[in-house]
Amino acid sequence: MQRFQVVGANVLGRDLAVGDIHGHFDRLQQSLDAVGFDTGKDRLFSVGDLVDRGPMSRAALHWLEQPWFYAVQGNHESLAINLVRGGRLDLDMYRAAGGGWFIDSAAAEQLRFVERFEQMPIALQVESASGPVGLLHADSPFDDWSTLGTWLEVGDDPDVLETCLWSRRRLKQGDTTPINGLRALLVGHTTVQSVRQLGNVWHLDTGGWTSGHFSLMDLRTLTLVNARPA
Ligand SMILES: [Mn+2]
Repeated sequence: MQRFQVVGANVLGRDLAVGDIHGHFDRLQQSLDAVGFDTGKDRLFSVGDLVDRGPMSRAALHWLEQPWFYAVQGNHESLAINLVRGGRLDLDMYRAAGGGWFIDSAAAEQLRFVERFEQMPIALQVESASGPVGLLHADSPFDDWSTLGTWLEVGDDPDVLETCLWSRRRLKQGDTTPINGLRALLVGHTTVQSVRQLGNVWHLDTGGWTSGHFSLMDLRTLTLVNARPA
C-alpha cells in the first residue's frame, strides 16, 4: 500500500474534485453529466468516504476500477478495514454511521472491499499547471505537506493518521494556517453549506450525499464548475 501518491498533471482535460460521496453514486453521476464530464479526458478526485449512509455503497468498487477516478481513504473506508483486520472499532457507532450493509455482508464480500480500500492512499498530490494540489479526507496533521509525505512513507504514529481521517479541528477553530508546499489542500469529512476556504485548505463536502449538493472543483483554477442549486 502506497499511503502517499503523486499523480501527474492532466494535459488532456479537466481535473475535478468532489467531497464525500457516501453511497450516492447516482447523484454524483448526475452532477458529472451536468458539467459534461468526459471520461475520455477528464479525471475525478474524491476526498474519500465513498461508502455508508447512502443506497449504493457497493458501487464503490466499480468506481474505483475506473482509470479516471482517484480517491483517498476516508474514515468510513478505514472503519471497514478495521472491522475485517481487527483494528479499533466501535461497532454500534459504525452501524449508526451507515455501516450496517458492510457489517452484515458475507466475509468474502467484506474482504473484496477491504483489499481494495487498503490500496487507497491516505494523501494524494495532483500536479497542475498552477501548482500541486493535495487531497486528504479530513485534515493535515502538519503545516508542511512534505512532512506529511515523509511521515506517510515511514511513520507509524496512529494520532497522525487519526487527524488525516477524522479531525474537524481546523473548521471548528476557523484556523487559516496555510499548508506549505501546496497551492491548495482539498478535504471533506465535515459537511458545510457551501465550499469553505481556510488559508489554502478548501472544505468541499457540501452534502451531496444528504440534503445538499455535490460541489465539483476544478483543481487547476480552484473554482467550482457547477452552480449551487437554488
Ligand atoms: Mn468522513
